[in-house]
Amino acid sequence: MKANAHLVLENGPIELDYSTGDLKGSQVIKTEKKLGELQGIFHNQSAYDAKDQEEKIYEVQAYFPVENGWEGGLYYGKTRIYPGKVGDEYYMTKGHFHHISNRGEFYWGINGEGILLLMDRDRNTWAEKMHPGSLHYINGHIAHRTINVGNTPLDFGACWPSDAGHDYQEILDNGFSARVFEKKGIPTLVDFKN
Ligand code: PAN
Ligand code: ZN
Repeated sequence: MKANAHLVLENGPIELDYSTGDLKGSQVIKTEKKLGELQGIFHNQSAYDAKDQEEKIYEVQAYFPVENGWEGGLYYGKTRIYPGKVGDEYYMTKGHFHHISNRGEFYWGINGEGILLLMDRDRNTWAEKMHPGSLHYINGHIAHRTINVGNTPLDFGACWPSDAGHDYQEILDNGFSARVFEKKGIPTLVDFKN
């Protein structure tokens, strides 16, 4: 009997490398952030200005199977933050609330050592340790930023609703109410609430 075309098994459009979290496939979208694109993110402005603005700080590989804003779909991403510091402050992502604020997200650690900084709308900030195998549920209405506190790249995966969107402005304007600095060789959460 002839095989029914609907029953022919094909590969999906994307492959995942479990050791690095890297995505492979023609539909993978890659973006990167150089230091020069992170103006206003780090605390020490003179240390920021003194560094090579072309240095790559982090990169994201993403798979957007549905149109941006589609309700009910999911997006998948893998972020790599390179190791380094601006002054004593570790390299980190810009951080954001979701544009549709109640949309949650999963993160999971793949390689390296990091900190997930979380902040609610009342500017209460707390943190979770990221390491290979760590799983983090980020509730809606919670801003999230990741920080590489190790000497190797921090790789982590993410999955979020396709209609979540990103609101960067609130963080650009007011930052998080805590920052992570290296103090005596140890990553230390420092209160910036006032
Ligand atoms: C992640 C982040 C990614 C980069 O995919 O977008 O880690 O961080 P920024 O977006 O803050 O620059 C995510 O949280 N998506 O919703
Ligand atoms: Zn997010």
